[in-house]
Amino acid sequence: MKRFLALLAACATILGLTALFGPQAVAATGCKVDYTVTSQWQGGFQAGIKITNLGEPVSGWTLSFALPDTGQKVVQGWNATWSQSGSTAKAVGVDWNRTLATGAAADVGLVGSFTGANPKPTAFTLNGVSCTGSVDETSPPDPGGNGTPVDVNGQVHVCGVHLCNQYDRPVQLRGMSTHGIQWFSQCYNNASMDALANDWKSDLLRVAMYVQEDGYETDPAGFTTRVNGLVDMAEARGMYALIDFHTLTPGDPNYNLDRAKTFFASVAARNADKKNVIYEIANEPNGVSWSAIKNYAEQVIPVIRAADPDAVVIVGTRGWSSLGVSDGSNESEIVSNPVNAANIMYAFHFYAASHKDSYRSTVSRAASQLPLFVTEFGTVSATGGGAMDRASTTAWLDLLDQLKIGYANWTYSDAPESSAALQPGTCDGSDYSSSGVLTESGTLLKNRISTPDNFPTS
Ligand code: IDC
Repeated sequence: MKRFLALLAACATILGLTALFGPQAVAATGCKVDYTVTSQWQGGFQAGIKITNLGEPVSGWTLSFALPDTGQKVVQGWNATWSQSGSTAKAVGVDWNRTLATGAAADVGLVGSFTGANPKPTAFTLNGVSCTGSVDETSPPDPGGNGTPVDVNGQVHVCGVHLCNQYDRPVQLRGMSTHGIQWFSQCYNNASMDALANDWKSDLLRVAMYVQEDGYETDPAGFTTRVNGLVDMAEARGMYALIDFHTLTPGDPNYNLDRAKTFFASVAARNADKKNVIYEIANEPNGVSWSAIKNYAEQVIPVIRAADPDAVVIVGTRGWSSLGVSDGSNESEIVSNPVNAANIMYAFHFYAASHKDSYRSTVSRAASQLPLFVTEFGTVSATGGGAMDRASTTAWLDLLDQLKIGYANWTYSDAPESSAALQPGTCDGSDYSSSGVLTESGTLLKNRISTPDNFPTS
């Protein structure tokens, strides 16, 4: 359908028939819409819509379109305020996407229901200007070719507010986090890592090494060896490894300052020559001020730099790495008092069923001032359980894609909780590839992560 419209517009132009299309022909230069049904099931579907503004910059927009079958209904949507009147659906831009420069795009989406047929919508308009005639379905070739993420991007570094690759171009790394390696080591083996790299096309593995809860503090040498083993497994498959010093309880990272110095001195020295290692020095500080976290970071970062000078370091933030939002604060405390070190990023975590618009607004605002990395997020509630929130997860991932913010999903494991990507018992077997081993959350994440990266190569 999209190709047909593009062809139609091209023919009209060639034949000089543009005038016959009346206002629509003028409008074709005003906006472009890519509409994709991402999944469909009995009576329902999910669709993503990419709106590109080809006209003058706008500071607010309404996308309108017709649902051709009377049984088609918008059930819920994200990244816009959605409504439906008769057969006309409307999406109005929200805080973080209402301003669209010429050439800029916003990603929105909806879950719909249908009773009869489910034909694709028609008559897209943006602020009343028709978007027909300039829809192009062809996606650009993947310049990354067959190279692995680490082959293509090499040693990454922070440039401005982005993570950049060896060509100094912004990249978004998308991948999965382990569960606590003290509990789920059986899930991280050659078969599961092959599936993650080859089927999921994951760019990264976050290695969650708890410090308490039977973790590092019980066997520093043993856990250091295990982390290094996982770094090697990721490296062998061309994935980045995010070494997560998973502090959680107690929430003040300074409680573990000496352990952090010992651990990072060791892993940084051992992995200094590798290109695939990123260090995350404190998972989720909580019940502690930003100045205390900053003080911790400024003591641990020099230890890492002394051994591995060029690696990116990610610093956890106040309120369970919420940029302070969960403590009633926000990113301004970091912007006005940043960690005194170069080549660093700040962690942001969310759980989609618990953290919604107000957190998304903060991230969209903070992303223009701070280099952010979503080192952990869940599709469910902050407990790691409860129902998956598809709409909120999709809104989050669309936003992160738009801002080129990297992420790791909690968890690539078969834990008996809805945040886990693998069905309970999966890690007792050797099949990590068939669709039957995935949970609802795993299915969604695999769909998102396995799309082409299109990493820039020059
Ligand atoms: C949860 C695990 C759960 C475990 C619990 C205790 O999912 O199985 O019993 O930790 O440690 C976080 C933390 C992460 C939590 C996760 C879900 O970083 O350790 O994992 N979560 O509660 N922050 C927000 C949510």
